Amino acid sequence: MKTLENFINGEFVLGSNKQSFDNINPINGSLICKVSEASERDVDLAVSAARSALAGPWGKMKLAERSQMLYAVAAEIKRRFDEFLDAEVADTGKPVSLASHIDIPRGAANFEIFADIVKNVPGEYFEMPTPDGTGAINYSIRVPKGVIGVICPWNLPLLLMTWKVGPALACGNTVIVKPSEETPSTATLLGEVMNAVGVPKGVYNVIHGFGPGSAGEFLTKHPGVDAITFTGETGTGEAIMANASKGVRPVSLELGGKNAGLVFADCDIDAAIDGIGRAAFANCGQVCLGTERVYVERTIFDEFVGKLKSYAENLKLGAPQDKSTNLGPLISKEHQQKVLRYYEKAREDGAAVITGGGIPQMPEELSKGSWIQPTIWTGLAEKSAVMSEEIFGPCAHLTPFDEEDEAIRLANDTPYGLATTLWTTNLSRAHRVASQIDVGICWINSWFLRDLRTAFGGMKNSGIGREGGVHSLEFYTELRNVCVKL
Ligand code: NAD
Ligand code: 6OD
Repeated sequence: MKTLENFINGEFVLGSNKQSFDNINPINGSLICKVSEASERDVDLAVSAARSALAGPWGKMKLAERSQMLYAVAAEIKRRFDEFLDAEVADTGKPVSLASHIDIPRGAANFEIFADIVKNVPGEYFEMPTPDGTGAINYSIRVPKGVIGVICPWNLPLLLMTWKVGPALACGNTVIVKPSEETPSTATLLGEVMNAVGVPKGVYNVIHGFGPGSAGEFLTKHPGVDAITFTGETGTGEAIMANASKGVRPVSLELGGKNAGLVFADCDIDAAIDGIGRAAFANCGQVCLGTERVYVERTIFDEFVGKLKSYAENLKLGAPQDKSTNLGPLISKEHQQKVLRYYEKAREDGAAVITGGGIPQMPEELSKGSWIQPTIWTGLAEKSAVMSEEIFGPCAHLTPFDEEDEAIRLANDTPYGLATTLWTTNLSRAHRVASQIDVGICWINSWFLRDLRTAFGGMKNSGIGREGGVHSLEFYTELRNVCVKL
């Protein structure tokens, strides 16, 4: 049985305490491989390697050369596309049709876009008078923050990891990645890519393990880590932020959501069904930007419920390689149990189950996987746990509304503030509503349409900071002002 190793200072190494954990395939519960867990000492070695690389050839490399190297990383990901695809699909169980379309292409694009952005961002320049009349000028330079800890979730493993590693490296930092224990493979494979294209040793490191008492905590507590960028649950973000406060280290936190979709009667209903269907069910509902609360104008409510029911019932669960499959399993048995508890809670709280609500019958060879039915409810009170807590499963509750202001109030009635998707053909309404929803990202007549130059992040409990485009540069560099007396 293969053991996935840590990647430290350009080499694949077993954890020094010789402990390992299982990497399980969620489609059938089979063991994919063992994963070597990094000890505190290994994390220490990774931090030292990352720090030395800053002082070595990476730190001295010219921007143009660094940018070219990131293009080479992207090219190598594309050349080894099928290996990345197989690894991602095995770890997550997601359909090949999805991963080949989104996860792996974005893994490459995340390097290309930031390789370009760092070369095209201007600095500041100010002239100032001085009492002696000679004057002074001020200009800014961007310097890397240093060693960046990158902690990632399991839902879009390569996409979300490279979303942080791309800009961090483009800005001249070095990184230590802690992938999710559920999805360790593509981050490890990226180590081979880094070596193949000649990224200096120690620039990109991967340590495997869990959160508390393991690699995640060791990394975020390590005083040699200069900044931490994290994507995951809000509670984990709080723990990481507490660790980062020691040494006053900056954090970028992309956290959970309980996103609302708003559907107005003047929408293109078929487009809205397709958009809300994807927002609720894509990636088996395991997308932070997904929609678990949908507010639909009352005059089209019954029609909408009927059409979304058909959408959900036409989804095809199955083996990822099957071309007709468009819904995979949940990430793990543990997560399946969590989602099922919400399905039970919905029933207890009096929901009408429009479709789904349980575990689907799967063929024998998939019966040990963590499958779940796409589920739609109506009739729950706004304060129900199902309506207020992030479930992270393929489910949505539909609520009718009568007035625009009511829809806005309902959408904002949550401690989260990540994303919303709203559907209307009334241009004035679209802009008016978008400006009043308390979120970092508002899609109009679309969902998860990404321009990587734009700001990405959440309000309220959904996070701190923005990444994307120049906003990533704000986090991954320090802006230094140079004041020159003339
Ligand atoms: P999680 O918070 O459980 O784990 C994320 C990572 O943090 C894992 O690598 C885990 O090992 C590590 N970790 C856990 N506890 C830690 C600790 N105390 N110290 C350091 N590291 C620790 O999240 P998950 O279950 O992997 O992912 C799902 C969650 O991520 C959902 O809440 C989802 O909304 C959120 N998410 C948010 C975004 C976004 O952009 N806002 C994107 C994707 C996922
Ligand atoms: O597209 C992105 O850059 C991004 N960070 C997506 C997050 C998806 C959450 O599951």
